[in-house]
Amino acid sequence: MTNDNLFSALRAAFPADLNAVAIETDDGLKYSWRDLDRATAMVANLLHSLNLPDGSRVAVQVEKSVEAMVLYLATLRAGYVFLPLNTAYQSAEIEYFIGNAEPAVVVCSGANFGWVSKIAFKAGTQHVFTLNDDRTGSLLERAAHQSDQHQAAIRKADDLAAILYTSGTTGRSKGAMLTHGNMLSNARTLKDYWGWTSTGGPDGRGDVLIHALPIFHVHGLFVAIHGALINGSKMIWMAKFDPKRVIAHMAKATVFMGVPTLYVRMLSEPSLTKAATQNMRLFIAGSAPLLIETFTEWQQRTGHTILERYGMSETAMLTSNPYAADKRYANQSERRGGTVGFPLPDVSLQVIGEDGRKLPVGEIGGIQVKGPNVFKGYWRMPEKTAEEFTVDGYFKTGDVGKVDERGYVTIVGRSKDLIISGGYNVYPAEIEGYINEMKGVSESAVVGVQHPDFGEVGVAVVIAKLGTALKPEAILAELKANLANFKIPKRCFVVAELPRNTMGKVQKNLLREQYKGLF
Ligand code: MLC
Ligand code: AMP
Repeated sequence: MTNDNLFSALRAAFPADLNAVAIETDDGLKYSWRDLDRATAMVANLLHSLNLPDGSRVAVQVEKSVEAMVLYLATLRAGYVFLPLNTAYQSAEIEYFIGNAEPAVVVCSGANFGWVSKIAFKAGTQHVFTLNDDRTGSLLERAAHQSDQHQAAIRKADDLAAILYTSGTTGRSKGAMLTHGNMLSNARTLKDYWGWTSTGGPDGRGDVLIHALPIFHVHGLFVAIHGALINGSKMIWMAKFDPKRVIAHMAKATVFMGVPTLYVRMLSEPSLTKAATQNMRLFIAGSAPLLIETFTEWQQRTGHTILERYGMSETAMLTSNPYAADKRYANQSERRGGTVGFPLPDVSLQVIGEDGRKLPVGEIGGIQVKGPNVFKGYWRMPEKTAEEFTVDGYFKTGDVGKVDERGYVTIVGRSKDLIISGGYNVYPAEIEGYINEMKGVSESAVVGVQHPDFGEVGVAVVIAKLGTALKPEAILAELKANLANFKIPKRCFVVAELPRNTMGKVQKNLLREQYKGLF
């Protein structure tokens, strides 16, 4: 019987020499491929021993560590559904995700066990484990008693492997359901398209990836981890991004992936030079628009051309600039700044006008996509899912763009009201909802404005109820007490009125224009 379990494909790509180093952490720990195999087997056996029903979700909110990655791989191996949660989420946010996903298992840090377990048990979760970033916690204690042999659970390509929550422009967050097949097809395509190699490189074993992104979103969890594992490549593992240390690691690495903010921060380091990057084969950027200034400056400072690609939680990667001139992809040799490159080989992409017409080359419209990487739908939201797909099966991304005569895709904006700050998505509707509930607030609008470090940040504009005095600092402090820190607007203004059109709708474009020079 064939097994389409994503873990099996990743495991099959481990190098023959299981004693070779698979992961080297920033603070000097080394994990061999055998260590990864054994550790994922032990955690998978622990999950099996809990007798969970098929399709059970394993929700995880822990600091980044190799063991957190092991937990992800073990969940796949055991055939359950992984649900990663941003460590910045606070109790109201976690309460929603756990209530909505009804996970059978929740794993959190020891420090958060009190409040997280309370939420989890209330929602019917049976098992709450802890996992800390120093290799302690009940999960590993329990797994230590398990066998280090495990046969990966049989899964079909269409079976669920992960749920990623993505906030909505209206209403609550939606859980994007990704299958084993979605992720494996994307990983295989990218291995080929980005020219991953198992030979040459700093230690003769091929590519080495510097992993410096968080592992609760598509970029760090799927694109980076699957990319390295499906090629049997070593990772240099950084618990937290640090520009100086990333640059120092480049001497023994070949591939780096980051959101634009990471590139901006490295450009501020004098140690970023041609010499420091001479070993590197490929710099990849995505999750947010890469400014052409960053693209050009990087080229001048390092001699390397950043490869920008575009993706989403619902679809993993959709388009990419080319890695190199490749005969199979005629005419696709140049990485063009300001574009996100070509639809990946098995992705079909179309640009649609407001009237639903497919637009010709050069015209701007809504981007729709189809392919084996496109998700199965939103968790327990059939109507929402139906709304976001066309009758012929294209997914409406909510991004606005165009395709030029050579086939390069450019994202020019978004039809969804979304701010992307340092690679994290912030939905104004969610923040406005919180502000509007505050005492003395009549109304509010949150808009994204340009920021030199985060690319874009939120600014809140608030109207007080008649006869009430509101303090911007107090509004921000109250938000901070309830929401993940990256969602907090960087500035707040209390004003007399908001600009409106004839229909009475707030004109956010005018607010964005008014506050564009703030940072
Ligand atoms: C931190 N802060 C942010 C922020 N990150 N504010 C806005 N946007 C962000 N992204 C807050 C902090 O809480 C702090 O607030 C203040 O801003 C300064 O923080 P910092 O110390 O400068 O931040 P740092 O911890 O260094 O984190 C910055 C960062 C991080 C860029 C390293 O945000 C990051 O890792 N971003 C990557 C996100 C990512 O992986 N996205 C991929 C999504 S997948 P205070 O008040 O506490 O001082 C996806 C699909 C695809 O989109 O295509 O890939
Ligand atoms: P998420 O919901 O976190 O997966 O974010 C996906 C969104 O990030 C996409 O819909 C785009 O709006 C944006 N995005 C990802 N990559 C790029 C890119 N290279 N350029 C511009 N926007 C991007």
